[in-house]
Amino acid sequence: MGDTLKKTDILPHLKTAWLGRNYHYFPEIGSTNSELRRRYVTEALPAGTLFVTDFQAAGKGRLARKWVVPANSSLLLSLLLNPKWPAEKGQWLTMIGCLAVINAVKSVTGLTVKIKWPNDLMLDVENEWRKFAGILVEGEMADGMLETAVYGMGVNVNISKSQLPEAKTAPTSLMIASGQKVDRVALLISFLTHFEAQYEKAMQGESPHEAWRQELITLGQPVEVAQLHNRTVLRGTAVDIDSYGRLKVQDDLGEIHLIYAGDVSLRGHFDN
Ligand code: BT5
Repeated sequence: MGDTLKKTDILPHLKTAWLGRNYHYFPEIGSTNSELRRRYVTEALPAGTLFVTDFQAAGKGRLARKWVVPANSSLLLSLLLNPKWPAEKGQWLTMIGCLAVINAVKSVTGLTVKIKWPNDLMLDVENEWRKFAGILVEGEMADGMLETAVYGMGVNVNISKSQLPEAKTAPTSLMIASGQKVDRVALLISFLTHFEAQYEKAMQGESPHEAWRQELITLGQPVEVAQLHNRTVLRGTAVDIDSYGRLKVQDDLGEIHLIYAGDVSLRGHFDN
């Protein structure tokens, strides 16, 4: 389709009813998440508003980490959503995004994507799972409900090996995994189509967790969980998730611990 993400190049191809229809392209920005969060406070932005950029000077990961990619190489975007779900369902947005990426990457490149709990999207390159995309959901709560949420995502698309950023989990890109340049516009259009469909199912009450669980590479693996709230490290095996996406870790004594995505970093087999 092409390689420019400007509004006039995207809107004619968009297949969604509402997601991404209020489309804002920035050649350069600090962080699409921060900017969208700043602006929805003062402007009447509709649900489905999309901020997308070709370069972030201050891209954010979780837990104050950084997200770094070369200019014009990738998909860096944020979506405004008003799910009004109970707070526990926050991880559903990450699940929906993961499933949409899996479907979009499959249809555009044929590649198989897997998920590293809780928010990393992985490709098998030279027999090693490597991270090519990450999700950061930020939200505003009101009375225990997720009133407004910003779904942020970075997908490494056309980054060569020499341009990959420093990262603890080995990074990669769709171009490296597929051996050819990947059409960012086709990927964005397909992602939005799948996200909207999955989101609408979730709004009807259909949980995405079963489909998400199927794609996790974390289950059955030894894990070390650095729990930030009490500064302890839990060692054990990741055995399952629950419907809210919390990880069930069995320790050496056989006890099951429920781990929330928000305050952990996962180590061990998959360094994070
Ligand atoms: C994430 O955090 O994976 C969420 C990344 C979300 C980025 C998007 S871009 C659009 C929107 N606007 C923003 O400002 N953010 C969102 P986390 O799981 O904390 O992973 C961050 C870690 O990944 C870093 O500490 C690095 O080790 C590594 N990393 C940084 N850039 C990377 C890249 N391009 N590819 C792979 N790994 C990377």
